[in-house]
Amino acid sequence: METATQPLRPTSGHGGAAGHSYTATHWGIYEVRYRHGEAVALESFARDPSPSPIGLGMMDAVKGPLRVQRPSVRRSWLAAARGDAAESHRERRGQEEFVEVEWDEALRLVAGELQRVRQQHGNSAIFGGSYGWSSAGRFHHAQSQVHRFLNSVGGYVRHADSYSLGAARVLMPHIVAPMDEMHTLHTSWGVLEKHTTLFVSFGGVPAKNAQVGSGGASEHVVPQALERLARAGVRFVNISPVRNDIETGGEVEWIAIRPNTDTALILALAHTLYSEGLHDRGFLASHCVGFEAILPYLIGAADGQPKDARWAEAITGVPAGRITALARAMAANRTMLTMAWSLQRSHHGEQPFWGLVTLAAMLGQIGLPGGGFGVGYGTTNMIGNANAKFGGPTLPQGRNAVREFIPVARITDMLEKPGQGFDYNGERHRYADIRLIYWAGGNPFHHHQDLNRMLAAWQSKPETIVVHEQFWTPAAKLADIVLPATTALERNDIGYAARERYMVAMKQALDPVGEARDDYDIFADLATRLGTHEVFTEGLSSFQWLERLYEESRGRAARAGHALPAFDEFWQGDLLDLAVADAEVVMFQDFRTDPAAHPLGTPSGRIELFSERIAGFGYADCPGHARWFEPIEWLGSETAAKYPLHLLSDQPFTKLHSQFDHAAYSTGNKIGGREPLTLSRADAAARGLADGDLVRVFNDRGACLAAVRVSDDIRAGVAKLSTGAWFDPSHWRAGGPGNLEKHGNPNVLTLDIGASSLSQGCIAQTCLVQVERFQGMAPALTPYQLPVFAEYA
Ligand SMILES: Nc1nc2c(c(=O)[nH]1)N[C@H]1C(S)=C(S)[C@@H](COP(=O)(O)OP(=O)(O)OC[C@H]3O[C@@H](n4cnc5c(=O)[nH]c(N)nc54)[C@H](O)[C@@H]3O)O[C@H]1N2
Ligand SMILES: Nc1nc2c(c(=O)[nH]1)N[C@H]1C(S)=C(S)[C@@H](COP(=O)(O)OP(=O)(O)OC[C@H]3O[C@@H](n4cnc5c(=O)[nH]c(N)nc54)[C@H](O)[C@@H]3O)O[C@H]1N2
Ligand SMILES: [Mo]
Repeated sequence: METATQPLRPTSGHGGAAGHSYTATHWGIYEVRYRHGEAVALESFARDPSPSPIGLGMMDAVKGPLRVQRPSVRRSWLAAARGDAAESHRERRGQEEFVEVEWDEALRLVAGELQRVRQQHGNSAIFGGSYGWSSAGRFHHAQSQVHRFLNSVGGYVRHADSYSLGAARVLMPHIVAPMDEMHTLHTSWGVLEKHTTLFVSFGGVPAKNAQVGSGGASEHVVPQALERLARAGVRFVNISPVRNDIETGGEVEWIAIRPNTDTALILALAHTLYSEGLHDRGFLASHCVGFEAILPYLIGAADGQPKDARWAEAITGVPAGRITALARAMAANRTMLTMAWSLQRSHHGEQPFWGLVTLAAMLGQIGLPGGGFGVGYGTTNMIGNANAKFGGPTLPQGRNAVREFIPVARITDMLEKPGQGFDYNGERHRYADIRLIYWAGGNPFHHHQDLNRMLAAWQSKPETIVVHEQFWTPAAKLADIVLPATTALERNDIGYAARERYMVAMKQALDPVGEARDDYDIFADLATRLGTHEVFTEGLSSFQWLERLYEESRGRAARAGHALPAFDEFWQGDLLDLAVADAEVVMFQDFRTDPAAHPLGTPSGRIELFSERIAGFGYADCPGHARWFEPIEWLGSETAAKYPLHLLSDQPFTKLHSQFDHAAYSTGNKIGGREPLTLSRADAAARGLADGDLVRVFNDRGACLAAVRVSDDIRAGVAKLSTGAWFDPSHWRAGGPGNLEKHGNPNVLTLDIGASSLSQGCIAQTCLVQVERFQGMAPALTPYQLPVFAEYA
């Protein structure tokens, strides 16, 4: 096996040499437990008040049978590469045996194929977007590694935005501020506790989601923060199809809204404020633009339909009296409005966020302690946290010489329609013609919508698919070349995320499993073969990179007023405490105090209730101000006659996306191995279903099995199937509802179109289904089965 570069000095072996060490995951810090010098288990971090159970079964999973042990190549692809066959049979992806090969051959094949595609088609034939959460350490962040590597060899077709915030990332900079800025600007929990009297959430403040933070939650604060607010007497109102996505230990009023209709409710709240003269004219004049442009729409002068509470009642299912009373309460209190990110993961997902900003502007409390709006309290642990923030250790990615890109969720469109045009954020672009897909650190057969459609594109368009994986995930099974990657426990790294309390020296705890290698070392060797070793590695070993990235980050921390110790001291000390005593954050306080001196980054420098820029794009599906649009599928649409349940596919509480779906905490929540489908008592009864019953969930796009969980915490007409179950189709060929997915992966049901021409964001939460008892013998579950391996003869 080749090694990229020699370490500057021995890395002091494993953390085990010291008898203990820490590791950081996106869902928390864990203490590594050693026996006789061997890492055997992970334990909760003692200083964390609400440690997440997600990591406790990780050690077993990491050492378990699902690891990719050796470089593996799909047989027909290998035969074609070795000159033994004319065809690589793309359509056999997922259905064929893999042949394990030596690293040397695997690297030769990947380098050769990259070279061939670059020469014959140019770098714009390589899709390296490689979306995915990877692992928490900042240097070994797989997505950064693959981007840096592909840039070193001439670039790749990238992706813009995220599945998380497709609509919001494009919209929010036009009207208030970029999402990346806002994440760390949120008014801190302590301020809310002191000043807020009414807290209204759209989609709750789910502590299950706040287990997680990108880069690593380290001290989980949300459950305690909510309890403190409740004890301080804050009144809570939760507008959500699901009751228990907020838990304060006290009373929470539940407004069980129809999914995807929040914009109508918000407009009615705004209408009530206006018609009762409760809006803040002064704030609208001094800090906002465009109120007069939305007003004719709001009062019905533009289209004859006032957006009043009665109008909204018919759409949302929320009684008009409740809407007007809530609007009055909002004006009478110090009110914090917060919205979960899920609301913009829907058709016209820009509108609920724009509506929220509009409503908060009319209330005039933006920039006041405890008032205004937030987007995503509870969505991750970071929101509302007041620990230090500075530019953390980040692997520089270099420059991408390829200009083509896709809005992240347009991958199937790109594969289906090379050369075709698409709209995005006021511009017209073209889909690249992709020959090679390179993925490291993501699971597209977890994250993408309408998987039957994607599977068909996957098995026809790309000539080659390369995946680096730790485990035999569905994405690995559907690749041509799979290279085994180490997990965070098998390498040294640095855990850091802005506003999180600890920076973590993540010391290697295990030897690499099988022949797994770090993504960095794999790319360094490929770079050698392609002549870019110096550019990619800059002559540094992984450990030298840690020191470099840490020291660069330390400089940025110093400029932000935080003195960090030198690298050696940090590394010896395991954890750095980044708490800031008595820190308080109030979002947009400066802007409120002096909008001229502290303008927003919008074209006007103010909050844009009407955006001339967006209006100028001329999109019928995203005009210049917040507006109610009927989603393509919702409980009020014609499709509901056939598919009468709105399916929410929320984030799973037992894992991060599909990561560690096979670990004990996740499998322990399944019913007979299947993902639970939450149904209201009424919907279960209407179908003669009880707890634990096996059901088929279906629509025209696909069908899956799931097990019923009856609940009083979900609105009638709504079903919930959390994401994360590894894709387990009856057969590995697209087949719509005829190809029954056996495990409970909601993405065989979801719809794959863009939120609008503006953002093209993912709309996973816009989806209607029907549910029926599954008849007959349940097909065997196979999500955690290894592919078949064959000798090459
Ligand atoms: N229906 C529906 N679908 C959704 C959503 C929804 O709400 N509903 N939410 C969407 C959202 S918000 C997101 S962010 C996406 C998440 O989608 P992804 O981020 O793609 O999901 P993960 O399961 O986190 O995939 C990460 C993969 O990287 C691998 N990995 C981890 N560390 C490393 C490493 O160091 N090296 C390598 N090579 N591999 C590594 C893991 O084994 C795992 O397979 O899903 C989206 N999909
Ligand atoms: N444990 C865990 N935590 C995670 C993740 C994970 O995979 N596991 N993923 C992380 C990631 S990548 C992201 S982007 C965030 C995502 O965070 P979110 O997008 O906020 O998460 P969701 O769980 O999809 O949805 C939150 C709540 O919104 C409600 N909701 C859905 N649709 C509607 C609607 O139309 N109207 C209203 N009013 N409410 C609605 C749902 O009932 C749900 O309880 O979570 C992060 N946190
Ligand atoms: Mo996300």
